[in-house]
Amino acid sequence: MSRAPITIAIHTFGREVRDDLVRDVRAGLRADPKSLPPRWFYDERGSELFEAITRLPEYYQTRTETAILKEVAPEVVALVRPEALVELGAGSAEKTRLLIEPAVRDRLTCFVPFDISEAFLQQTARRLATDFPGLAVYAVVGDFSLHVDRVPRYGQQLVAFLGSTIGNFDDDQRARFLRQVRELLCPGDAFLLGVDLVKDEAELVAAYDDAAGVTAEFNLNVLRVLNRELGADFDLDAFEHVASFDRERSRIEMRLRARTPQRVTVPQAAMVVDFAAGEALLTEISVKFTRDSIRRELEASGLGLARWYTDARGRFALCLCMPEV
Ligand code: SAH
Ligand code: AVI
Repeated sequence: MSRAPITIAIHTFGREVRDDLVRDVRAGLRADPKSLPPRWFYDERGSELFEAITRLPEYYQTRTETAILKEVAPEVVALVRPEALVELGAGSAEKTRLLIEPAVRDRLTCFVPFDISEAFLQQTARRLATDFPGLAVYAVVGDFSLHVDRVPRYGQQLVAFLGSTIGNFDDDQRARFLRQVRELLCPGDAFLLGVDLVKDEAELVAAYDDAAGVTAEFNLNVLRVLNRELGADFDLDAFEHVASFDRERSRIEMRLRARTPQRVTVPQAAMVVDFAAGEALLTEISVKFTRDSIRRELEASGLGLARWYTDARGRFALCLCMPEV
């Protein structure tokens, strides 16, 4: 069978990525408390570790979102009738197949996966183009907090942001991101957003601190990235993975905590960084939502909540949003 073309547009170039990393490291490791943006987890190994997380017994999110999508994808497709499906932070796009299948039987001709992780995105693009002959795949390598305006338009579109990746933004980043998504939408387009919901603390913390230690490896991977890309000399054994839930801010916080005092050199950022014993580096937040909290934020960005789909236990939800005029 002949395969429709794959096009890959790269909006983050080598030097710029390096500059972004140096900027984030210089700002984040000088701050008090220290922090790094989660974007830097996702080299090829980080993307593979994330895939392993999605299969963990404790990480209910992927399984639950998949079950919801299985049930509602035909309805979503019937309501939106997309010609193009854009997926921000697509990763392996495994769940997205549940939308593509009914949509190609209707009038979908183009899939636009957008991700920061270039090698991983190329694999995803190839697999989808092979499995869905006739579907043109236009992959975009970029940062969804900077380059969303560069998403190409191929007709009436459904923009998907699954997995509750929106939870990895802080409040200001989330508001900015939602406004940018609203800008992408014309009348008739829609936005499908996956959100993880507030629940029992033990269940939430277990999802970010699994017994097999995969999330700990994922967290430590950011130090591997700094060692490789910036010549840093982090001793990975000297840092421990910590996950906690801040109920007031409704978010999981992931940190790397120095077991003993550490002096780390980061030559390519021209830095020497000291960690006191017990000092923590914030590496990720993962905000948990309620129907009301996300609806308010969507509305503030000009997005109306047209459908709310959740599982029987109310663990995870998909929001189908339409642009408000
Ligand atoms: N959508 C998939 C993957 C979620 S993991 C799912 O639901 O399972 C988060 C994805 O976002 C990863 O593929 C990662 O490479 C990508 N990502 C993280 N930060 C990003 C950024 N700033 N810009 C674009 N993609 C990013
Ligand atoms: C990608 N993102 C939605 C995941 C989350 O649950 O916040 C990343 C992750 N971090 C640890 N486990 C999974």
